[in-house]
Amino acid sequence: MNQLKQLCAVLGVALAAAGAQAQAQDFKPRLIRFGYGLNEQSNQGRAVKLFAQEVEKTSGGKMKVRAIGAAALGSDVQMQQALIGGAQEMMVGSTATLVGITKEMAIWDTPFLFNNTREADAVLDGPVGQKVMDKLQEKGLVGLVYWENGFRNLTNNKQPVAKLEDLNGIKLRVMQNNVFLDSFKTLGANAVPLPFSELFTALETKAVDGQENPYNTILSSKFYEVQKYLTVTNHVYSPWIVLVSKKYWDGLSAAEKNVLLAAARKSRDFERKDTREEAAKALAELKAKGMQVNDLSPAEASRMRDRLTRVNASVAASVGMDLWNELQAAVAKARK
Ligand code: TK8
Repeated sequence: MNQLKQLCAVLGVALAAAGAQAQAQDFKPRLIRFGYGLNEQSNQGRAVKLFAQEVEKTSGGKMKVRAIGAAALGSDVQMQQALIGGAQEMMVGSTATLVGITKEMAIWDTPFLFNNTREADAVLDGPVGQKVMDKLQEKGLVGLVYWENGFRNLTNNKQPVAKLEDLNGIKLRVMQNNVFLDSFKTLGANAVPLPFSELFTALETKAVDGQENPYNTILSSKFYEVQKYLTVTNHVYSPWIVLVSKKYWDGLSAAEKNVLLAAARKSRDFERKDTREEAAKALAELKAKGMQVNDLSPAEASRMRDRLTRVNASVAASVGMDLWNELQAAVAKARK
């Protein structure tokens, strides 16, 4: 009798344990490792933080986001591969570094595509932006929203760039992307592709002379410490894109997907506002930090623009004329 009681007790404990395990699996808190390239004190870092808080709140604590900045999980390209393989859940990075995976992403690298952020928002958040984003799925990535990286400007440590010819011989870091490589070779610079995570050191050790990024990044990444000259070029509007591993995404319930999508949209609105406010003040701060800033004369700006727009034909050819025409129509509509 005693033995039977004991057996029952043991069985009972085992059953209860099995039950608890099943329950734990149903309600397993989902941990999302969210990687990004800039530091915590950047516009990127602030928006990832907001996203994390939002996900935790709206999922009632069942989904948790661990934000990992400063490329601690790897460069944009390395993180994209980790997402595709399912070793990492989420990231935000430049659309430009995705072109090797989804060639259509190159439309955003078209020089001087947008004149202002209003046009950028309309096209990125419209059907063309969605179409290009959806193309990622067959490659193992799910795009949620576009954030603003911003209009890019040129810095270097050799000489002020007042005319096109001043770019000759400047060893310029560009993103790992053919459109950027072509663009700056076309302008006469010695363009070298490098991941962002290696950029500060490359500038510091003078492995490269210059780079191009929005004011916000030049400030938050402290490039002013290692770059003397800033030329206002606004040569291209650069988006960031919030990505989820498709392997991870496919395992989520509809409710969990909605939590991520809604939080991503909130983070987008926050990020764009925050970025624009910061950008409006950043140039003055960069000057205060000692950077020597120059605008291009209208004549030089149009020479540069003219050279750069020759790159358009190669973008059009690589993404296909249909998409290119849709893009141009969307820009024209936004411009009206
Ligand atoms: C951050 C990059 C960065 C981009 C670059 O990971 O590489 O220059 O502008 O924002 O995505």
